[in-house]
Amino acid sequence: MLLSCKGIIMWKIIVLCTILGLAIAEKARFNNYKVFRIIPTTAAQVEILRELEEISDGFSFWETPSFVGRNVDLMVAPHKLPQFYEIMAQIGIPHQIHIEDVQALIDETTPMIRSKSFDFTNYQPLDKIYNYLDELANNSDKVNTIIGGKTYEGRQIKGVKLSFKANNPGIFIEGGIHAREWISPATVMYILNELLTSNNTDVRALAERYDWYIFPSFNPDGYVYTHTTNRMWRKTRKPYGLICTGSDPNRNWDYKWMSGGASSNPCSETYAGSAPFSDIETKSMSEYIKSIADKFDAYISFHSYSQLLMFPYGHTTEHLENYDEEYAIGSKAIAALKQRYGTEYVTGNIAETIYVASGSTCDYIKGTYGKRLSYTYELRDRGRYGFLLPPNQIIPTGEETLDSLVAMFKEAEARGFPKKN
Ligand code: 0X9
Ligand code: ZN
Repeated sequence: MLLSCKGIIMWKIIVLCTILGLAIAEKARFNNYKVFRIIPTTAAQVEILRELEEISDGFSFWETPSFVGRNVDLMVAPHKLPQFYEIMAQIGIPHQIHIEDVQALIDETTPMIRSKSFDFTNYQPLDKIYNYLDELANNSDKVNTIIGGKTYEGRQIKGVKLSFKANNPGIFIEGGIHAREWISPATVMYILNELLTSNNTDVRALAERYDWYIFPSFNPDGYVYTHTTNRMWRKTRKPYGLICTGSDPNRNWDYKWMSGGASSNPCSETYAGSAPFSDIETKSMSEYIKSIADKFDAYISFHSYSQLLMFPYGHTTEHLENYDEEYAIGSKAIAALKQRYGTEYVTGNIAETIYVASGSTCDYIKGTYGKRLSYTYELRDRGRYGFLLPPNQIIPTGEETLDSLVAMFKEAEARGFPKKN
């Protein structure tokens, strides 16, 4: 009897170890992967870096090649290091190691022990974010949850409407369209929480003058996948063919789709999908946005990283008719952002500030609905940590970003916003 009991316990331990082992083995590891910061000095060097983008094995761009002088951040797998050094030596591009060991940084920035309730000291998994949205809605008559869309894996794209009075103009906030940019949903949640609870006069005024449509995660499948399986995942999780998964949901919107800075290769990080709105996330959210299109006047999306505040368009460097206005408002916003912790941003048109890219939400909203204000933030940092921003930067990032929003809408209002100009 005793023996068989022991036997059962042993058996249970073996099963548990196997399950644990499998679970651990399933998670992608990035031991000795390095991130290099490369500054191309000639157009030919930019071109060679672009060629590297086509090789998905072992090279992954964190910051894609754009123009001469703009940094490119490239993650290189250990087995590709000799080839990488050879290419760098051959073409003589200035480069330096930016992150020594990606896995070490992942371990450092991913909490092993999580607090039971929602807080801003750690990055939160999707279920905690969604539960917190429900909790806010249950506890306040100013908050209502919204199911804006759905995902390939059957999840909801959940958000809230925050409204202190009827007939306010609206502001739409989008977070987490790129799965690995964890600071984005965290910042959006911070902003939501402050809009609801802050006692600061400026924040209260901003909160109560608008209706807020706030979606912390536009790509829930991808976000969950970064927690369970691959911290560096960017795209959606819909299979495109046998080998490659996911489109870039910020290249899949039906405005100037595939007209630059997007890929037709399903394995690429910037794969635009098989057609505009080929992913259910973008399709369903576009339908939701259409249904409230007359209820909001500004659209703001949050990404990381680079510390930029950009406005359309991404498919062309041509200036919009309200370029000067968006530039002036952006300048006020980044000046206010800098005040608290000295964090420096750059503002400007997407195609000129970062790179040409098409099929993004920011362009779609401007191009389809002609909304007066459409901005995209690339949050902290400038690359010391990149996507692996330590969780103790969530609150400072949230604070400074909210400062910038206060200044953004003060300046916009001084210019007659939300009236159409
Ligand atoms: O490439 C993107 O989608 C964004 N950068 S990121 O590093 N977060 O992936 C920039 C989006 C800029 N907006 C448009 N291209 N319209
Ligand atoms: Zn992004």
